[in-house]
Amino acid sequence: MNTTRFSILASLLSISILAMAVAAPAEVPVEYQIHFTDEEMTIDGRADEKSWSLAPLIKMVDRAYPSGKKLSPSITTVQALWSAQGLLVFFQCEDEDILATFTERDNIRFYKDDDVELFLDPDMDGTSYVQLAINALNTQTDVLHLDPPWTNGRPAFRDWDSGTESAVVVSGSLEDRTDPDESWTMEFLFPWNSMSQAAMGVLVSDGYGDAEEEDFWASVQADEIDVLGGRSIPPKVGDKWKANFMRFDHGDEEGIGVLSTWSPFPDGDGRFISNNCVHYSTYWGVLVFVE
Ligand SMILES: [Ca+2]
Ligand SMILES: [Ca+2]
Ligand SMILES: [Ca+2]
Repeated sequence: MNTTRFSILASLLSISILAMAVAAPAEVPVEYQIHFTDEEMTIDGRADEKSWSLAPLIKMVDRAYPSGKKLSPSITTVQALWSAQGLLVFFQCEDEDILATFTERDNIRFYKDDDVELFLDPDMDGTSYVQLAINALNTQTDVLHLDPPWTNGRPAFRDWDSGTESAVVVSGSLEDRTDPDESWTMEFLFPWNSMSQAAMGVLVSDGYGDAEEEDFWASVQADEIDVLGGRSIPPKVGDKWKANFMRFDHGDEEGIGVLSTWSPFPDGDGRFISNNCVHYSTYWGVLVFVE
């Protein structure tokens, strides 16, 4: 057997082993009836608007402890709404130690901070999707993914900026371990037009990675970058999109986080198999757009 054939076989084998390791979950995907609002929403990190009082509350579940060391649970809830402008999300995060240092957007190590995250796969193809992470300092990292995580495909595309409007309210003291903190809240408006072909058309290179990656990105055509797959923006009543909500809570001296999500993912009995697990949209929930 020549080396090339062997390496092709080896990669096929590793893909199928990976596929087995993350076999489909038995449960039906969770659904969230996301309500429309035409109320004027003030993005200030506070859920004072009447619409928030009517939006169903999701209680997030602790799924994984990356170091294997369990932190005490901290309650996280999330609510979502949609409007003509975009997707509105409100996170409420209990937190004894609010820790965040990154102030520069699109930091590759954003998950080292206390943060909340949104994953969206509008056409539910499991291939291209977007990720938005915002830390407790209100620093955003927004990323376009064009390949499913198990293919080791193209790198995340950080040049994509969603134009999300966000605000945080911290009840406690950031980066101070001498006193107990209470919570932080995050309210944001993720605009629909960030996923339009016009918005994608300005992307050329992510300016990140080695020369080979740069060449690759330079060869990508704007019309190849499509997360909507023909879905309308704003969505229509009755449309369904794949999504997940996530939170990283850090609070240990060693900076160890607990990862909580809305929809479950294959977490290996509480162990953290891989960062990539949360990227498998097969396991995400479904947003059902209603009136
Ligand atoms: Ca508000
Ligand atoms: Ca970005
Ligand atoms: Ca924390």
